[in-house]
Amino acid sequence: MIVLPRAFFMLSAPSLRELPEDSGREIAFAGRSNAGKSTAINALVGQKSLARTSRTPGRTQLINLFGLGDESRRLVDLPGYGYAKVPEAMRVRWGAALAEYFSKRESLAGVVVIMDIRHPLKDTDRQMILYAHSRQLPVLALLSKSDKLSQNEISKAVFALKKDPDLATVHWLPFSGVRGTGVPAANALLMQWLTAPETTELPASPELPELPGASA
Ligand SMILES: Nc1nc2c(ncn2[C@@H]2O[C@H](COP(=O)(O)OP(=O)(O)OP(=O)(O)O)[C@@H](O)[C@H]2O)c(=O)[nH]1
Ligand SMILES: [Mg+2]
Repeated sequence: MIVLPRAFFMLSAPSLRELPEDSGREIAFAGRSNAGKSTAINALVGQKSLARTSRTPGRTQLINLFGLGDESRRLVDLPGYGYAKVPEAMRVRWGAALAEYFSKRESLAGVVVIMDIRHPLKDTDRQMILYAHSRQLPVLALLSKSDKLSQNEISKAVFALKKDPDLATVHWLPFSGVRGTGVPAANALLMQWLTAPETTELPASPELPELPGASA
């Protein structure tokens, strides 16, 4: 079983401008508020309280960075999108910042989109996947809280998601941070992303479409 290098908290960045130098490799964790991003990070690195989790949606408002082994490999816990109580102006700003991060961050090696398996693939989730696709970045979709469904319901949910031809390259993985379901498979993929040989030039990034709900 693949174990990730020891994870440690690096810093909380209030905005993308405060991110560390754009070198090495990083993997972004994106998802709607309360989807289980922080819980997923904790489960993957095997540390119960590395990333702070909460019952209150919108808890993670800062970009939290975690080093893996050293600072050249990082996991990035992005603030949840689509949180209803965030003021509109902030949502707009955040949508634009996310688009910029996804299009320009050269160290970004892959994107993990966390979605509650009971309510997967909302517009914003699809948008994150398309941002990643526009740069040919690999996408792992963690279908979180799978402990809340039966095996049959899980199979049905995954089957429905796999039908979408636009999302054919996404790795769909039922996941439970509580039970540890999906952890080994996810870590195997993350290690691949973190250690794959450097690709050459970053492909020219086309203009990204706006995040739904992010227009004034
Ligand atoms: N049953 C179950 N509950 C989960 C799972 N993952 C997360 N939760 C719960 O869902 C709530 C939100 O989890 P977080 O990990 O804080 O979610 P988040 O996406 O980081 O939320 P924000 O940072 O607020 O955007 C918490 O009450 C978690 O305990 C899971 O796999 N199973
Ligand atoms: Mg969080």
